[in-house]
Amino acid sequence: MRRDQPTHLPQSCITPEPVYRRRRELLQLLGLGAAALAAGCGSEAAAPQAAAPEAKLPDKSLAVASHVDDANGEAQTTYADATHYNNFYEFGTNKSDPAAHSARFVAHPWSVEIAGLAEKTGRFTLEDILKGQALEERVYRMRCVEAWSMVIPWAGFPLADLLKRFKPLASAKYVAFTTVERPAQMPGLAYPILDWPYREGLRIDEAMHSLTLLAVGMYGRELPNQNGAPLRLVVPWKYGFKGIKSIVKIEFVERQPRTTWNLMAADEYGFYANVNPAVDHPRWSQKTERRIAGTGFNLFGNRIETLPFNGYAEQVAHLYAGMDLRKNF
Ligand SMILES: Nc1nc2c(c(=O)[nH]1)N[C@H]1C(S)=C(S)[C@@H](COP(=O)(O)O)O[C@H]1N2
Ligand SMILES: [Mo]
Repeated sequence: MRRDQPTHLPQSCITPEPVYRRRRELLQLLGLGAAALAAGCGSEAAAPQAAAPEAKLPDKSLAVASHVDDANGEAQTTYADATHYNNFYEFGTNKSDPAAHSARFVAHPWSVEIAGLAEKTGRFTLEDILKGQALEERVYRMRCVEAWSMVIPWAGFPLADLLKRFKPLASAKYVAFTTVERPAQMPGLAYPILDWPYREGLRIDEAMHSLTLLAVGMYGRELPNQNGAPLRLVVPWKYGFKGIKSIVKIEFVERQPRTTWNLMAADEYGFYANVNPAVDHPRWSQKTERRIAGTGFNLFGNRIETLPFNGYAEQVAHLYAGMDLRKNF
């Protein structure tokens, strides 16, 4: 059986320029020069030729109360690809790193701090957060800024359900999220590639939109570490980097929060990051994407057209009425 090959470009050629530059500086610092870099590029390019990873499902299955396909019945990404082709820089910058280097990460017990402009704040265990909350399965198209995409069945619940419990004040205009920072369990944190901890944010109406999920599982099972265990954000009309993983803090704030990728390169990664085929990334087109799903032979390598708001325009375009989406990209 032919397995869909997720990579179409050597990764070092699609790595965000500032990250690539820092990685180069770091290699030089370590006394590994251009040769190591070229080797890195070559091995990354060759990676897809490796055998398909084991598609071993985690033991813990989740009970979902309802199932909604919000991906128009499109072929789902295999569990193997969804769990072995990841971005989670805390475990390394290569797509295979999160699966390879996240086994030591301990996702239980877990707690989340709720802070900022709300009537109720404090630290809550994962059990507190999930208490009385029915889990839904929602199949979403996911589009990475690097122009690949997947179709993933998430298990989670609307973020709005959680946020409302804390009674945000009228002054809360944005929600800021932070990922856990555990150097002993996350080897990627040893490298100053990003400004750790990873942070993301949404405008409060985006956070409250019914498509916005807090996911605790995928494919009917608990989230594997590499996909953001035990709790991650899923915002299907935005580029993947908005989907912050392993969340430990949610804060209601008045001003647009500083976010990791936007801090790294504001001209490449906007705060809104709505999927938009009409606004190219400065270094590549966003008009098409490589869909990592489906097994049929495809001359065009599963390259499909990217849709405005990743196909969710009907549900979310109104949130941006009157905004210049070229400026607020
Ligand atoms: N904490 C953290 N969250 C993160 C990232 C990261 O590096 N660190 N990468 C983001 C990017 S760029 C993408 S595309 C998605 C990938 O999610 P997946 O591996 O579950 O498909 O996670 C996002 N969340
Ligand atoms: Mo991404």
